[in-house]
Amino acid sequence: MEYSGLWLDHKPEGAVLPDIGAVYYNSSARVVLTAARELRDALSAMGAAAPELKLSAFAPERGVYLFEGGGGAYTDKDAQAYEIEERDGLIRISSETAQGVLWGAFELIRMIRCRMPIEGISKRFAPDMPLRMLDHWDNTDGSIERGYSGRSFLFKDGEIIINERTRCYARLLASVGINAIVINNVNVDDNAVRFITGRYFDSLGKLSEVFAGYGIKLFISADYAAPIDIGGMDTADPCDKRVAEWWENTAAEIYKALPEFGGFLIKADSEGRPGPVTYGRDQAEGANVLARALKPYGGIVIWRCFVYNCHQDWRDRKTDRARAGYDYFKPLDGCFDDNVILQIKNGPVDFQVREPVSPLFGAMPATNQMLEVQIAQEYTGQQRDLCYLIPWFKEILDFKMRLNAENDTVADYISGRACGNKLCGIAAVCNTGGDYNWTGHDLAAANLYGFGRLSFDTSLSAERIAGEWIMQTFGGDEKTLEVVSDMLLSSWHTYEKYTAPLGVGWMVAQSDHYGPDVDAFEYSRWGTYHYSDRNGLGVDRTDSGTGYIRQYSEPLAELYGNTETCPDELLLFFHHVPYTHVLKSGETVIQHIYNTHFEGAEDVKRFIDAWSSLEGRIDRGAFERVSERLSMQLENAEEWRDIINTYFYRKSGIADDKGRKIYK
Ligand code: GCW
Repeated sequence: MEYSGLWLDHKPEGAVLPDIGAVYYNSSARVVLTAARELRDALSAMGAAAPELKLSAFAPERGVYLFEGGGGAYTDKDAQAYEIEERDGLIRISSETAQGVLWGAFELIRMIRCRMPIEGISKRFAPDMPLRMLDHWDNTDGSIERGYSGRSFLFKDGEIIINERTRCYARLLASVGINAIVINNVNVDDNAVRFITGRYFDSLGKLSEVFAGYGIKLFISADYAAPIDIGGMDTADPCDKRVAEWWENTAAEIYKALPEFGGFLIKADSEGRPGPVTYGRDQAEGANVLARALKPYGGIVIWRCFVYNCHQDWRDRKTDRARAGYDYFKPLDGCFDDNVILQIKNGPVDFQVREPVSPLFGAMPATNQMLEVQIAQEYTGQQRDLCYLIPWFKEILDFKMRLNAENDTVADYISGRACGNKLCGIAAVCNTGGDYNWTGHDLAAANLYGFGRLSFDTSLSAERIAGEWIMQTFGGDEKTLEVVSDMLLSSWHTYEKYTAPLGVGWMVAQSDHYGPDVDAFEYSRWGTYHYSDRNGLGVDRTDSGTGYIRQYSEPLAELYGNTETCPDELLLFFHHVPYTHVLKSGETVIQHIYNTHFEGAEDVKRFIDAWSSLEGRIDRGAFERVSERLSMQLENAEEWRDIINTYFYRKSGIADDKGRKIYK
């Protein structure tokens, strides 16, 4: 096989199989058939006799019965809910929608694989948010922006690839409840600009069919300047009637060819991308012209809030990139059409190892919002270093914005519970590529799995998700479960320890954002500084600095604005403090930097020991691949430790109070 089936590689390994003679289904909707086949294939792969598949309008006495109620829009999260009930040997999986039935079938498979009791079960599973999406940054030449697991399996040489691997991918996504995919990079390449022309309709149609068979909607990233680039016009001004008409005609063409098309993801006015600002228009005017064109067909525009000045002067201490999203978008609350969703990165700057939660969540109650996280580990180890991101995503989702008494977490805002928005959800910049194991590091597949599971049910714990993934990936061995679970759950903190103390961020190489390079961004145009000098470090974002804290409501502004109350892990994000500043932990800042950098490298040594103890318990290939990644991680952690410690020792002149080796 050229690729692994990951957690769907069902094996006969001792799971107790329910006695299922046949899988019955009441509807011949494509996705219901998919569900029936998935169940049959999983059961037979796990060692049961392959059940027969039978269409039946009535519930049988025994077996599995898949029941689709009929109706329900894919953007309606209630219609996506499903129920699983077992009574006297009959397992009934029902939902209003075919997708719901499919997720129910995958739930049953998961329950069997994870050895959960099925007898007597009666449970409703409802997604917390309607849209659970993966954003690919794949380019049509087969490269992937910030891709760490090989070439694209979606594109090659300007063409769309459709093969068995595509179907396997759709299965993997559907098995964890993902229901939307953006196939190409937000930095739209020259070929991808033409996705909205007849040149690609045929292959896009075929691709969208594969995903639709698994209940997944296909979206593309579109180019804001398309009216110029492919329409031959002299402007893309959203308020120009001709431009609006051009988009309307284009949408009509797209939907004629691709009736199930989801819509556009747009990166506008950011990092050199075209956008409405060129024409003196705001972000809402920019988004609405597209939204109106897609509206008659039920299409959606997902508009990114990652808009900032990437030509900043490092000498200017007042401009603050962290402020940009809120400053651009907050005043436009209520101006976006109802089929626009603003997609907001979890932090105000850019997927750093640690950032506060973006103050935009909940700040625009009259506007649809979704959260964007990055499981491609651009700043979190690039799928060479282990970093299980789910504990962090949990913190983000559970974070209270302090805007309301109730329904005030980020999860509440992006699920529609807080503002009654119907269109909302979560997206992850994706970590998959053409490598055999899809994610470069075998253990990074836990982030793909976990992202899907968590976005369906935000109340699941990071431990539970890790456990499920381990059991389905490596089988039910207790020791494996314990060891891998410990490694996963501590890995984000470990990565933070050796790379990004106290929320400082950006001490990475400019070229690839991986290894340590403390001053790489310091005198650059990117607006990402740490301002280390001989006395201290950190960015003053309080009233005496950039004033960013005021984008939070009270009491958060107050909490972050005061060094006494600001959480240690974000101290340097919000404050410039002396190296001798004493943290709540009792350590000084400089001692914390030394300690965490030594500890980080020690943690990785422990990962190596722990993993080695699993030799013989884990499939040889996976065992070796992970061992190799862990040695690379150790090298990286030691490099970080030595460079960061030396850098801050040289700056501060303060010795490590434990007398460890710091290079001079
Ligand atoms: O973090 C930055 C990445 C860019 C990316 C950009 C974005 C797709 O370094 O590679 O471009 O974010 O999110 O648009």
